[in-house]
Amino acid sequence: MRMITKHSILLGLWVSIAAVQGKTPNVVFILADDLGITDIAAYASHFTGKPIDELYYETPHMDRLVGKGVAFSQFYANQLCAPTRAALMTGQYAARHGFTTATPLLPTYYNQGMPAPEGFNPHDVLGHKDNINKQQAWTNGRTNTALDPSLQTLPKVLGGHRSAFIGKWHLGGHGAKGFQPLDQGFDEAPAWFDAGGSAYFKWAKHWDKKRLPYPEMPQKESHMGSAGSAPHAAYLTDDLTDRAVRYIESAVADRKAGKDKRPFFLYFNHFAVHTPLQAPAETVAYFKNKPQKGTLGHNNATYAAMVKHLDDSVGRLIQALEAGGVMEDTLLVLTSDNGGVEYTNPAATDNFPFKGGKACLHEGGVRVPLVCWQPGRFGGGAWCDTPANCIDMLPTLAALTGNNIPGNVDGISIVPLLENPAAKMSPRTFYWHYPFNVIVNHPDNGLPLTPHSAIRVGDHKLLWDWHGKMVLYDIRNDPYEETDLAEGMPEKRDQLMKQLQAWLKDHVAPRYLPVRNPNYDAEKDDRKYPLVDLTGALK
Ligand SMILES: [Ca+2]
Ligand SMILES: [Ca+2]
Repeated sequence: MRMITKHSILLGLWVSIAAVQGKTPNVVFILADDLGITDIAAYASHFTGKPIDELYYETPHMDRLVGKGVAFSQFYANQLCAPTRAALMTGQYAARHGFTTATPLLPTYYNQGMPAPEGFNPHDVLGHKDNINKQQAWTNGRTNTALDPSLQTLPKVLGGHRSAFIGKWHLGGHGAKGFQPLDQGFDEAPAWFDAGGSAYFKWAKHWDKKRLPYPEMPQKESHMGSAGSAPHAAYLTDDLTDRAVRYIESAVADRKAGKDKRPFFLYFNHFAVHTPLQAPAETVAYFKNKPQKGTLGHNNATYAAMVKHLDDSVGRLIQALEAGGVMEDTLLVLTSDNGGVEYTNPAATDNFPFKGGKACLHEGGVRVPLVCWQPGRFGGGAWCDTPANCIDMLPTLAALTGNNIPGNVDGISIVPLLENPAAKMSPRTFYWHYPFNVIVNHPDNGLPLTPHSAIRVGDHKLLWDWHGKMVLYDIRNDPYEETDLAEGMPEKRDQLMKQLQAWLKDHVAPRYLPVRNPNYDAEKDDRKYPLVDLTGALK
């Protein structure tokens, strides 16, 4: 396969490749933030059998997408924002690059003007710790905060596309110079912010702030983001949608006018529906009075309103593509970066019937929606039940656009599944790694999460709680993780554990692993199971 470059398009090579593979599509990739798998009504209905009109959330546009496209029932992200974003951008496991968690703005070697110790990344945080007032047998590993700009990233791999980034970045060390969307290969970034969350009202001043967050930071001004040109819509989700629609319109107009003949790639990363829970009052009022409130544990009117504005956004993008006459030439992708948030009080949402939510490695934390649609090419409202992973998106988009898949990716192209959702594929192996004690409670024992790693091989998934426990589930037959097979299938359990530890040893630098706490006092621990160091193969 030939690499498409800007040069080769000018030379007309695009035509010969297009003849083989069909016209190279535009790509509109919508990444929702914290959208749980059953937050889309069509997904909730698929898993629970409840009719859509009995559900609380209203997602008619996303439901239409599910009805027209290919919807994946076993698509995996990571447990939190930044790790999934790093994996999407590179096609590689995020832990390989030190993206083991998502942090707020915290001191790093770089932003404190300190030299990084030998073997460390300047953008590793000095320490990240939840405020947990409990005994912890393991202390936290480290995390990186800025994605290495020398890596092959989505916009670089789709080099023949004009590209734009809009929305939440969270991969740039919170404003580090040289690590922002334009530094990673995007041609334009009409509005972006390098943080985990944003206010939904009156955000612009904050996004445009140039004052350095730490005076020792070795750059002149902060590169946290840009809210784009005024005026702004009142609500962030609507404003980013306005900008995304304008980008599509201008790319279509440029192509028609012969000004820029390249297909376009819009990577639109919403802040919705991440906390803070904020939405326009009239939308919230509508949901407060909706009789379906409480169905599937969904009862937060503000959250329902946030989901509604996200859904409107999807509808407006489809409308813009249709109005521009390019829907048939465009692959539309919708996914989320982690499961829905259950840990706020009151809870934002519920990932029922899946166990756990954001921050958990259980299915509710990492299984997310993925819908892909290109009318006339991929779609038909089929469900694909083959497991896939966010590391697959870069190789998939590369293959679809006639570009080379970089040799070091961990994912594979799932184009065969888009072409035939019932296609048989060889069983896959997936890994997760989360070396932190977390304030979010474990869905089974109700105690703050300990460091966890996990592996899925074929149908079986092993979750390793570093405190000393392994649980094993048959995800195909037990997707809601109700029956632990660890005792009944010790050989399978040990085989997966060995494979997981071998992967950690080969791919994750030691500083991104948890460390035994020398001061751990079991007498003061609420855990009903003892500390057992299972790191055997890692030593
Ligand atoms: Ca997220
Ligand atoms: Ca739940």
